[in-house]
Amino acid sequence: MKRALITGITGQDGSYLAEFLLQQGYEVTGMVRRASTENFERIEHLRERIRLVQGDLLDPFSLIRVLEQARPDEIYNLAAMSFVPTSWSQPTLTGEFTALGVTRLLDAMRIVCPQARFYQASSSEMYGKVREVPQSETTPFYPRSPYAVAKVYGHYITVNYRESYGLFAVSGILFNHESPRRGLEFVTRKISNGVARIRLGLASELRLGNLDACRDWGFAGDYVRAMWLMLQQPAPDDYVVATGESHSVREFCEIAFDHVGLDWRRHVISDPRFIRPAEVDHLIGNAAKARARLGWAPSVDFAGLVRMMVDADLERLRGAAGRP
Ligand code: NAP
Ligand code: F7E
Repeated sequence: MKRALITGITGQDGSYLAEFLLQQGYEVTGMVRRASTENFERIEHLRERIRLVQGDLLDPFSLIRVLEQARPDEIYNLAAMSFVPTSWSQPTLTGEFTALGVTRLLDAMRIVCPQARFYQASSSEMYGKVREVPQSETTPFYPRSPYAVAKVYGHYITVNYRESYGLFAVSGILFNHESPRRGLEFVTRKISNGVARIRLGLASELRLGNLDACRDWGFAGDYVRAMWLMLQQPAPDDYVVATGESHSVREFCEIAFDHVGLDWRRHVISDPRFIRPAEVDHLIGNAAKARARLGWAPSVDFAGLVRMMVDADLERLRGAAGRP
């Protein structure tokens, strides 16, 4: 039985990846931060089938202990401060988690289990003010937030440790991927939750920032499969994972409101509080390499993703209110 360690298992991707690896027959260990109250909603249904160990990307000794306990064949480093706006208000902490945390984990791996395979969760945000359309593995980076700058560091330290020490370390450059488990502050979930609340009479308006921003949005369940595929290859390499389609925040709103019979223009209010100091205007990925070498393809299209998220929020809120 293969053993996997997931950092960030309590997050959106961590929960889908844990499910996927259990289906593949893995023994799954998740690293979690100590908190005064548990934060395990996304993995509650898996609790009996996974092992949780405490550790923190800020603490090198804890990482060594986690690896000694998990003895992993594969390490998926998904933990990070992942919300872009917070990276302007906590830039140093973002760098500690999202950039230096990668080095701490790679060094711990070198000490405890250098034969393991390592996945780094890199991001399309690294392309920022894009130098090429669509973006591929060879497109230069131009990060536009402290988060994206930290991810560029995480990407290159992964490449560097592969080249310096011969580690099997890969960087997956994933474009935005969403699901009903997405955090409520990210725009897609903010919209699906807002639409459901308005539909059920719990709210009347939805305040958003830049409606013109365009993203290449896919379904998180598809993207964790790509992570795993990268670690099954004969040699380590870096891959872009994306749908190859780009849509605006406005289009997301249109489909989401339309799905429940509402007109988005009556409810969406543009609020300057949600405008960023520096924006990433337009992202669209070229996942040709992942398609060709990994045999990966997305299974959920844009409209299907929007509807899935709105339906899930409607169901959740109806359940919470005890309504049919
Ligand atoms: P998420 O839902 O925000 O989850 C982040 C996870 O990181 C949580 O489990 C969090 O734990 C953990 N974490 C944060 N700081 C930590 C620390 N110091 N020590 C240990 N754990 C820590 O993020 P996600 O959407 O699943 O994304 C997973 C990864 O992929 C992240 O690295 C993100 O930056 C990257 N990424 C995401 C996307 C996307 O569209 N979703 C695209 C490209 C890359 P708590 O529960 O304790 O807070
Ligand atoms: O914003 C615009 C906002 O916060 C998307 C993270 O997972 O994906 C995510 O980063 C766009 C931006 O995601 C609101 O200005 C408009 O242009 O959902 P988001 P993100 O910044 O793209 C990448 C790949 C990651 O790696 C990150 O970890 O939507 N937008 N109005 C808004 N965004 C938010 N959050 N809230 C609004 O009201």
